[in-house]
Amino acid sequence: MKDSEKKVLFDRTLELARKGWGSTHPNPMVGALIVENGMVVAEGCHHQAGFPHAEVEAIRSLGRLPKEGAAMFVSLEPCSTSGRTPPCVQSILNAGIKHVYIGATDPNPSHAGRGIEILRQSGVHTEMAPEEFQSRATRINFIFNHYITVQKPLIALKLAESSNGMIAEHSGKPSRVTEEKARLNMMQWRRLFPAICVGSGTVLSDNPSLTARLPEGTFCPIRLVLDSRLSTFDYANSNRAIYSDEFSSKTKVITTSVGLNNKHAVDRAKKLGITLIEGTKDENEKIKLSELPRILKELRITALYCEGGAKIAHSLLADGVVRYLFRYQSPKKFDGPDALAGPKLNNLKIKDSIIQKLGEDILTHGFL
Ligand code: AOF
Ligand code: ZN
Repeated sequence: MKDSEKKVLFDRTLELARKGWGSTHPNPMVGALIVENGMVVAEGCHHQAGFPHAEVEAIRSLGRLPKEGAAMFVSLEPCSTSGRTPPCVQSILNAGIKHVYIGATDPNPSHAGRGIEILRQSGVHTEMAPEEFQSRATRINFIFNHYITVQKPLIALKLAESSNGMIAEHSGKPSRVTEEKARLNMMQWRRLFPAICVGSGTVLSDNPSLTARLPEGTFCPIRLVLDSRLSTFDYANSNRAIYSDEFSSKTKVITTSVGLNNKHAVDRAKKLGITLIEGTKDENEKIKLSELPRILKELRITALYCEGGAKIAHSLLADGVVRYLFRYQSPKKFDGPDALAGPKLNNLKIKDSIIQKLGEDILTHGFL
């Protein structure tokens, strides 16, 4: 097979993997296909944890045994242990596939190269994708890679700033920093992350919905509000969208003992069916953000997309819990007297950053 043909097939595995965008947590997105005589005869992807893996989906969708000489292309190394599902390596061997082209190794310490080794020892020809593809196939699963290797949730911060570093034109009021393309891009990240987080100030001033509104439909991640005093449950603020919309069961509020002593607010939260989670308070009676990874782990959340709130952004960065940054930069200048400054980001080192032009705005994202 020519390199150019392999490239097309590898690219297709990533397209297939993306079908699981946001729905495979805590598992990675994976795509696989089967080729016979240069023709793709079956495809599959991993849809959801507990459901069959991509390789098994592809073999099943073929509905018969692959022909002699058939090859499989898969975006991630086939797994070699039994988890929620049986090992893919065994399914590949059972199907009699003798050529396996692999997009990237699986960073899961129980797999990491083991699947490739087993296939090789069983007489299967294995071949890794070119370096450039390997890095793309690895990057798409940055949430999974982080969680499986560090065993800690990935906390990401999103900030949109004007050319002079302001995150709002008028402090306390919602303002349009970025334009349409950047907004659609943010919606895609909301769709990818299993959970999203804002501070009480954002809930009070913007009344956000925190849903991912995409052309293919509206999706709601788990919505976490950081509200040390439960001020978002004041009567004056009764109709907050996230507490009363169709996805309200996905909203949880992290508070402190101060909030839990606010009987009024606790009663209202109960009536609205909103779960309250007690976090430790710091010396300023705010939620101790360094505890966020522990709370997320207890909630079985592998990654958090933090949006909104200058204070939250400052504190998350100051507490050193942010591991991934999404920085949107607009060419607009907010130089009015009540413009709100964001945290200084220029000194932060973003590793292997990805830079995307989104209309007039620019997104830079990567690990800190
Ligand atoms: C694959 N193909 O499509 C995926 C893989 O609990 P399980 O059985 O779903 O296994 C989860 C692990 O399998 C996960 O941590 C990752 O290492 C790998 N994911 N492997 O061969 C797939 N989703
Ligand atoms: Zn598998």
